[in-house]
Amino acid sequence: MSIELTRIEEFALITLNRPEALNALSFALIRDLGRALDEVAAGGARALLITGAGAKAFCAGADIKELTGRSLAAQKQGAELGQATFAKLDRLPMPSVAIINGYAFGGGLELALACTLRIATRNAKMGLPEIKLGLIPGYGGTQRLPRVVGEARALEMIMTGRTVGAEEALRTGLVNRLIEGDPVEQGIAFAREFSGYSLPVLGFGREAVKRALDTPLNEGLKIEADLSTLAFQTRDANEGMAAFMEKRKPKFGDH
Ligand code: DAK
Repeated sequence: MSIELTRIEEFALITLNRPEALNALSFALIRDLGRALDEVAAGGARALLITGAGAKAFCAGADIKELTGRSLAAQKQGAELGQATFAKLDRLPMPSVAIINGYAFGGGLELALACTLRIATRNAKMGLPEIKLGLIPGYGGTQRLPRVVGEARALEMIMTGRTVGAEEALRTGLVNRLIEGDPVEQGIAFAREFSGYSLPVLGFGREAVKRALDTPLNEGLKIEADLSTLAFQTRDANEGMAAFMEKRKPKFGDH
């Protein structure tokens, strides 16, 4: 199996498992990933962590060996399959964290960009090198990268195809944090910073922030008013506010 789905305590962990090809995204792997994401969506984990097998790579991008000699119709279907699969990840009911443990190029970085948050090891190297192959990104990179690092930086990365190191990725907001030590353990520690909070309320926050980037301010403020009001409808909000008054730790459920 090119995808391994396991459970570590309250978290789901997806490992891209083709280390001999630096976890490159074959179409079979993308399909396996889609099935794994369906399982995660139905499985009740508090967060999803995604990492790559082996010590070298998160994911070296689309499997270049598979991309040649295909009809344009097949290429379009391929792009739509990748986009639909990464959109599934983007829309999971729980937050996701990409643990970038080495190379994250092309489709590999696009996968990380579809996660809610990203952390990276200090030796991580990232980029969208499609231009060097005579291509542009096809799995969401042209749309998600500018939303994360801004238009000018995204254009520069896409037009030069250059590699970005971990420190620069941190500085520009491409990753949220750099980690040292065991990547999965570090991923769990990072996810624990938010995974104890109300899952639906975290979902409202994610939705509101995502909408900020494709909505005019006045519309976005209406969305925020709706979603922040909706949070009051949850039992978790009652619990959180009651716990504050009673000077105790809140116990959040999933509601
Ligand atoms: N695809 C297939 N195999 C790959 C691969 C990849 N992307 N990356 C590495 N491998 C394989 C290598 O061929 C090698 O296999 P063997 O030769 O041993 O059989 C093995 O993994 C180890 O790789 P290296 O020997 O190259 O390892 P190094 O440490 O020397 O170098 C590297 C690591 C990451 C710098 C290098 O492997 C590399 O440059 N890899 C390619 C990075 C890349 O260009 N990724 C693809 C970006 S393009 C679409 C539109 C667009 C796209 C997709 C679809 N549609 C419209 C459908 C764009 C997609 C992209 O991701």
